[in-house]
Amino acid sequence: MSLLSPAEGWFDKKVSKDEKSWMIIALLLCISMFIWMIMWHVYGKQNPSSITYRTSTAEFSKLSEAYQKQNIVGTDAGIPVVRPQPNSDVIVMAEMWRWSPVMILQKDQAYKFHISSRDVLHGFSIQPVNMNFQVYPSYDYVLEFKPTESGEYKVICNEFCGIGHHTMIGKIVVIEKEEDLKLYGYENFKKAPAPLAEKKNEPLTETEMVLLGEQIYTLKGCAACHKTDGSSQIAPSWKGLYGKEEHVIEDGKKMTVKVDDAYIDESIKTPQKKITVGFENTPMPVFPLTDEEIKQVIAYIKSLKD
Ligand code: HEC
Ligand SMILES: [Cu+2]
Repeated sequence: MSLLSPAEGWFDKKVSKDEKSWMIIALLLCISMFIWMIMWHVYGKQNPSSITYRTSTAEFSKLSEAYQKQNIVGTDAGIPVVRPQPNSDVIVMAEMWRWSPVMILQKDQAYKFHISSRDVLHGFSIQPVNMNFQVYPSYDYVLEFKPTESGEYKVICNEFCGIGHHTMIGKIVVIEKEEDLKLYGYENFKKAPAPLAEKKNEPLTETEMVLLGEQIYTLKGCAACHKTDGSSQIAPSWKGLYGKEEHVIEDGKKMTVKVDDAYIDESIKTPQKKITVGFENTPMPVFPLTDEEIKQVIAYIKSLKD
């Protein structure tokens, strides 16, 4: 209801001439924009291929882990780096809070990105060229991608996805020739340790345990929240963590625990049991790690001394 009631019979009054012409102009504008929408899809050199497959977060996580394990040439700030072959399928994972892998691509070569999310809705936004695509969990979104300019591009998330949203920054590096790798500090990456082949009936050495632990840290995505340089923005840093006294809350009671094997094991299996003080608002997700993998993570954390 409006403040003042309109005059009697206003609805039956004739529309004035200038109002009528504006209505026609608006209608024509609408129609032409609608036609452009369809034409742009065909002539606008749009990237989206409109190909989407149904998947599940578990299935895509497995695919992404296998892909990264097979193609890793090194790591960049805890994120696996890959150098996909031209025309190959590239598995791109969005998760709280990182894009993986970092990709080194060749200029003027085509790639087929398969993008999905491990958890919530994210937005795949390539900067500074400002291309934007939504990334849904359980959908494998196919993006045919052909970089036409070399350089370093950032991938940011443009759908708010929680407290670490602003730290979710991925990287695509486009090179023209082999020497360009130097520009981005990637020239030594081929020398990065290859994934350890599974040893049979032979106990792993401490060094191998640490390497495997680091591999879990990068491949399973712990690196998205936990840093190893002492900074604890989203989650406690792993540097100097082992043996430290940690303040935690269990059942609403504050207490102090010593970080040892048992505490780390418990923190991974039941992260919500003892919440580290200062991180009450960030839930640590449950990762299904085997006991063997947890031992490797412990070995890695132990190796990160202050
Ligand atoms: C989405 C962010 C996130 C990811 C990914 C993540 N964590 Fe955490 N983690 C946290 C937060 C936040 C805490 C502190 C709150 C708590 O205790 O639950 C934590 C606590 C921990 C602790 C206890 C540390 C302490 O100082 O009390 C361990 C150990 C740990 N995480 C291991 C892991 C491992 C192993 C992985 C990967 C398999 C992982 N986390 C992945 C957010 C994360
Ligand atoms: Cu996001």
